[in-house]
Amino acid sequence: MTLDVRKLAGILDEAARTARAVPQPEQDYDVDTAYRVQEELLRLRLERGDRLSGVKLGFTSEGKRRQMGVRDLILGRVTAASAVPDGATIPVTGYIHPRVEPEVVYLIGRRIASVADAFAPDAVAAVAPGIEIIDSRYEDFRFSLPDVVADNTSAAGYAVGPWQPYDPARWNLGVVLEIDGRPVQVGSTAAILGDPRRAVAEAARLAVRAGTVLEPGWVLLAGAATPAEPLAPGAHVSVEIRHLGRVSFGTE
Ligand code: OOG
Repeated sequence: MTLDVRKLAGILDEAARTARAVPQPEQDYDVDTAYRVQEELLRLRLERGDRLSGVKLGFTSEGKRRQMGVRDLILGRVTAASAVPDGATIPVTGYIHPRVEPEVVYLIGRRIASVADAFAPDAVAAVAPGIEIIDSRYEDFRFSLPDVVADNTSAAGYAVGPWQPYDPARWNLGVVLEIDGRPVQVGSTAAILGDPRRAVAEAARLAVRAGTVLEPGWVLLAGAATPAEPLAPGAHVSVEIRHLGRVSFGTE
């Protein structure tokens, strides 16, 4: 049976809107079909008045690939409505089983339509510490690689700290994810692709595959530097990246 792209997009969209997990699809489909589902899913959101604010990479670190049992990198889109202001307090009732991850965030400085564009000197305009909220729309956070691509790579929200000038020499920086003041994950930005400077080229490569371009002013979440941690109500989450600073938010 071939996959009904619009149907799966509708199911995943509804799961996100109602915060109710759905079973994994039974059909087999490939990653290119999964990106078409993702595209359709985003179209439904944009139709409701949301707008694209960037892209994210997933499974760029070995810790995350091991946690989720997958091998390849994936690309998802992030939207303005899912942005969490630094220092805000947000309800967690709109999520199914949210988790948080520490991220390096790049500000895209120019239009990137090919891998070559990713190497232009103005490809990255600034860098910041970030926190991504992921929330798989599948039961028990269990999925195949096409399933998670179709589900927009579990993207559910993101917070960005103060932007800093981008210094490519600073690629191996200590990362601490704290919940309620306690360090729960500690790592290094070097865990992202072995060198986070590769993130822009990888995002460009996957964007070309998914039939999209990266726009100036967009954020690029380079992928978690450590495994994810559950996000509970009444929590205070913060990420500090050495030399880049801190970003935090609370939940209720
Ligand atoms: C998929 C999203 C993974 C990352 O940074 O590796 C991801 C998931 O684990 O649900 O965003």
